[in-house]
Amino acid sequence: MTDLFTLSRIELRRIGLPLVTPFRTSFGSQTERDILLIRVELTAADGSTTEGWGECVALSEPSYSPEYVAAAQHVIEHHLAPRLIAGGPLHAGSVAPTLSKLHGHPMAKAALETAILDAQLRASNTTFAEYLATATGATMATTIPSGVSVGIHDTIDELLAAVQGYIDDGYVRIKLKIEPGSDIDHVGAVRDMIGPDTPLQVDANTAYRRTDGNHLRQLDQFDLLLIEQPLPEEDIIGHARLADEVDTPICLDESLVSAHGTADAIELGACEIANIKPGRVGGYLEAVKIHDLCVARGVPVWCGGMLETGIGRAANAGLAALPGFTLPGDISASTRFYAQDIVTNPITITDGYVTVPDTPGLGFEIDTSFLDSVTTASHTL
Ligand code: NPQ
Ligand code: MG
Repeated sequence: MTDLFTLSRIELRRIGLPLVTPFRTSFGSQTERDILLIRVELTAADGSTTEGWGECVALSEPSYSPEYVAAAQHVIEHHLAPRLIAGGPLHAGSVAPTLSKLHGHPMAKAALETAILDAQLRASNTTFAEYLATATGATMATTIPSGVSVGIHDTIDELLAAVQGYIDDGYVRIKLKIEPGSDIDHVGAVRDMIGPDTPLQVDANTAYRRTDGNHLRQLDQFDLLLIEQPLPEEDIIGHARLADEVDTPICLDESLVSAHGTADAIELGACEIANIKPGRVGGYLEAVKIHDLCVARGVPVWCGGMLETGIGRAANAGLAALPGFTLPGDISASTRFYAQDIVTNPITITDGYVTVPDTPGLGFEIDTSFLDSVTTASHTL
């Protein structure tokens, strides 16, 4: 079956990357990204060693979810990595079972699993898309449609200028961040500008309450693909009620932290569309399970984004090549967020599409000198 490896080295690196433009959501505005990367070395039975990289999507503060980058680093160093090493020979599929007695910290667990998956795929000269095709029997896409997430702007004029820029870049779907006070009129102005044929959706990042059904129903007039995470993450019944009150489909993001919970949310009528983010659910392998169960239940899925570097962006593009990803994801070009990427082959868009990586591993090559220049700390376990 799957070859086993010894986890012979784990390095943690923190990098700082400025954003090309501030990114404002209902939970705050960010001007730079503080990112934890993991580099592993796997040693095979024949003694050969392969490196792999994973990106932890935790933010610098616990604003999107309870995790934050310093906590992720701590739990990896003091709990996750020691348990993985003590568990003996491993492969990507054994990481989650080995760590399952440790609660929570899905983004930290995902980063470790991803680095091991990258190394394992490189060792077997396999692309991530080939691996997923073998694992699921699916026919994988070779290009995927690219959507863009647009932050909240103070004025409608500024918002329209930003959206027009992304339309000019070729993005095939626009997602607007919204919050109370920057919603109905902002969305209406964008719909007027882009016309009826460009797919449009909104993301509230939990900014509304159960009593906002009448307010949110005003969004129905704009023919949106979906409303993403309007209510707090724990409020599954609230989302189910909102799904009855509002015609626009309700999509969950923050609420979905496992395959099990996703199945329950769908059964309750709270999740008409699913945003799949591998970090939020504990890794790419759990993300595939969620994809599969959504397909079985007729729930469309799309791949979310966490302002990843070229490491996470390449992996997301491979995942989104699965056939259930029928809606454009938040997999934009690296240049949407960063002037320069830490990989030599950053994700780009051509005529609105991203090419699924076709080199072994997750499909990126590290730009070592640029990575070193943005590294703020590093530590080998
Ligand atoms: C979402 N991402 O779908 C997230 C939220 C998110 C692309 O909309 C810095 C500041 C990093 C804000 C990462 C997108 C962030 C951030 C992710 C917001 O909800
Ligand atoms: Mg979201």
